[in-house]
Amino acid sequence: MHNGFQPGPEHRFSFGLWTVGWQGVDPFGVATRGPLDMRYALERLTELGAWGVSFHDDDLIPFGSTDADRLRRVADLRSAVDETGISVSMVTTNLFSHPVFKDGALTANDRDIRRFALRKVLRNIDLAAELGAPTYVLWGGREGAESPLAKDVRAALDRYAEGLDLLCGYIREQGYDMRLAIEPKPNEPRGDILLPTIGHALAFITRLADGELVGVNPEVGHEQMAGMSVVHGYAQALWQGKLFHIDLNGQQGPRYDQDLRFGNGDLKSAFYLVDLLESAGYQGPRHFDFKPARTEDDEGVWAAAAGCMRNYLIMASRARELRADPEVAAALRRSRVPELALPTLEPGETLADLRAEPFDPEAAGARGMHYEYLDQLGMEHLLGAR
Ligand code: GLT
Ligand code: MN
Ligand code: MN
Repeated sequence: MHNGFQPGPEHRFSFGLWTVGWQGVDPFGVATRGPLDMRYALERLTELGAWGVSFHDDDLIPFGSTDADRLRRVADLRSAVDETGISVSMVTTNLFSHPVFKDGALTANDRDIRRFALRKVLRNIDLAAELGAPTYVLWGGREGAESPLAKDVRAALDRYAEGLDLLCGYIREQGYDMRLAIEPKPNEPRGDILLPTIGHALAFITRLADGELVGVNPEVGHEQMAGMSVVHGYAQALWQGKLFHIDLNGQQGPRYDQDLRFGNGDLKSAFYLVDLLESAGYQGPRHFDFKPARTEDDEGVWAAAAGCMRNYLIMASRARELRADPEVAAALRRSRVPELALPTLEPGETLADLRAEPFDPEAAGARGMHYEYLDQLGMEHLLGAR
């Protein structure tokens, strides 16, 4: 293997504890691997060059643990974090596994369940703040419905917004240095999940009382499940200053949530996503949310984690070469790509000037864009042929 693609803390790669810890339980089969010890996971991740780790409350403290047990497990995590030097890059809440959340959490029809869900999040936000996590993710996997009569969507969005407003208020009041990130997903486990895409989430945020504190945590595979362009979605989130955190993984078109190793699945989309993140100055962690295939043993789990980081670094290096290639620069100019950065109206120009301008639509319509040539150049960089 080429040694130039060695991950290190400077790359800010992080992993969910639930990713490498996935035991392979799926709707058709039981676990194929045993439970993963938290300290061992942190040690292996640091050894491999990861910089950060993220977790759900229940990944660390099983649902229903006693206070004493909770304290002991938090102390264990703190010592493992200190010993490995790994950062806690993000924390989130499990609002989907326990039967109490079968109809949702912040948007459950049952008010007592919504109140319980809020308590669960608040308690874990305190822990996240204690551990210095700058981002708190909300993935609403159970917020949704299978039948239209079962959910008043407008009321559900009111309750969703109310929940987020309360959480933002709490973060402000406590003076925590933390922001919230909504993770969209179109379906699975619910038939239809609320805030199904990046666009829905961005629009929802504009209706919040304190939208400044809320951004998105898009997952590659979730956008592809919805048939969306990952690159366009992430680019719009960046454009709106809302790309607070990311979940990198792989997916092969609209089907069940595959959570493949980053680089597996739609490689071209992964490549241009890396190109975007690297060129647009994305500052957050490069966070992986994938599932090592259930065919794998412990060795395979770490090979998959290492592969995620290595694929990212390979793609970043190919993207740099692509951007530095004078032939690519010339092809971009020939396709008039830089021209899109020019405002459509000159400074000082009026709409009357614009309307008076002569134009030959036939001639303009006959101009070729040369995108086929440009795309092929990109392809050749991606394939390592240049
Ligand atoms: C769950 C889901 C992920 C979310 C996690 C955050 S949990 O595994 O499939 O996409 O990012 O709650
Ligand atoms: Mn997923
Ligand atoms: Mn995710």
